[in-house]
Amino acid sequence: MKDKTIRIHNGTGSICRRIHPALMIAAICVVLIAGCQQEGTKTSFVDSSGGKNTLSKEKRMEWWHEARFGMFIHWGLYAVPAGEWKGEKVSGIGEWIMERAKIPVSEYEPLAGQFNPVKFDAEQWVQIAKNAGMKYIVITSKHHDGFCLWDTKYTDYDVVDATPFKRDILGELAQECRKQGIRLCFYHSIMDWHHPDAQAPFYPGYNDTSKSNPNFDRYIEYYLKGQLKELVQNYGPLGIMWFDGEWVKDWTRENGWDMFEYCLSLQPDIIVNNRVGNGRQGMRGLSKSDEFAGDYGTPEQEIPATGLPGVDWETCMTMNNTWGFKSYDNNWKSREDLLHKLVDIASKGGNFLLNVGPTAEGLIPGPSVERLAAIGEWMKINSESIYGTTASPLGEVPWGRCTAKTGKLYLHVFDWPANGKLEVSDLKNKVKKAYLLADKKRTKLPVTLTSGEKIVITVPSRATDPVNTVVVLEIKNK
Ligand code: H79
Repeated sequence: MKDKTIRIHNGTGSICRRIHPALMIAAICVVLIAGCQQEGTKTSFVDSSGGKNTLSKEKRMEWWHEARFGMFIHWGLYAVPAGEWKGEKVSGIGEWIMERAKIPVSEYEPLAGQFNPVKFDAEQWVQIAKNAGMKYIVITSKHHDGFCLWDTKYTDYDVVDATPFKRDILGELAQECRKQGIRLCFYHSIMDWHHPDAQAPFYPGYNDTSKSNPNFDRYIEYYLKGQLKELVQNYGPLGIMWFDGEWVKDWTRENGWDMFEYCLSLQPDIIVNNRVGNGRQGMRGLSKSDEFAGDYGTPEQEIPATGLPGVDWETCMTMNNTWGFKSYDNNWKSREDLLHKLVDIASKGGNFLLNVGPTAEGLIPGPSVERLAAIGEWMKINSESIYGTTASPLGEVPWGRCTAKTGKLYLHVFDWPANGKLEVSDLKNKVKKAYLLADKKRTKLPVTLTSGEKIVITVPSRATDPVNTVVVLEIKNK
């Protein structure tokens, strides 16, 4: 019979949990001695290329600026309980159930035996993202619960070794992303509630930020870095390494810089989000200063009130109230709301990372698929007004939002003017012409200058798209 003990490697030999107490004491001695030796020889990361390999941030982020829209996928063992534990509904976000319901590792781990998503189809998932107009996918290689979606050699707590499914999910996705031209990116949690060198011993307070694990450096150097190397080398080149869980007590600003540089040493053109550093200002997501590592800010479930000149950011958001699947969360945002959010974000110069939480069967929930399809329909006609755009140069516009490109303003009209007169104020440029983006013939719409910086565009009496019709304004750059 196969040994059911989950192995976790820590760099000093493998730790086996559920072990005889006498053996445990012996093992602890060995681990302690080895750990001390490792402390002595520990070297901090040095970029073997001497930094010469690193591309400029601007260059690395070129595709990201062009993309503007990506899919977040939260998937792991938490999809099995789907928000319920021992017959009780557990409040809060689904992927936090282990912490919220105070589940010991020994009771959470066996969920792996029930994880058999036979309906998982990487081709379909990537297609759903692509049809929505998304250009990248960020999937949870490992969330806070520590379970891994690929065949990592650093633990058996992964989809290939611990589940009946046994398929390499990240491998299948990587192959499909390459085929369909979507950039694959990984969300990787720094916090780990399963690893004995990280937060597992803090049970029942896995997220207790006052606690420290004396072996955390070993977890970083051996386990975390080892896994990141696997991810980049086996599934790369990747788009983004998207860190999270950086608020644990043992993660320092220096750890952030070291990890940032480590990622770049693995792949010189990789992008790393700002949660690699520990300077994030709460859910607002922006770093306190550039003393903290990371390429861009990560507002969570929030959209900044205004654009942020010179700051790159990406709002990540759920379509209902959870990231990981919860069977009874039906609080879906409407398709109109989601499309307006995408445009709002683009008008402020940000990216939109919109989440799906697939089921334990391997399906993206129907309501998510429907919403993405609706956004996709709009994008098929209007994506030019999103991709590669920059923040609006206009102030607030009463009828919707504005995005910009060299020589063009895209007027996203959410509230179509009943009188057929669309007013644009604060316009500093001369107008060459105006037309509806949906109009392939680009029929000119009449434009009149009413005062110094205000124009009126005469538009058809009915909107082409009642949710958002885009009027293109070709302008002379000053
Ligand atoms: O993966 C999803 C969530 O599971 C994860 N981030 C998204 C993308 C997430 N982890 N924690 N939370 C969301 C909410 C936790 C907030 C807090 Fe804090 C952590 C409050 C105090 C510590 C973040 C860091 C806000 C302030 C400091």
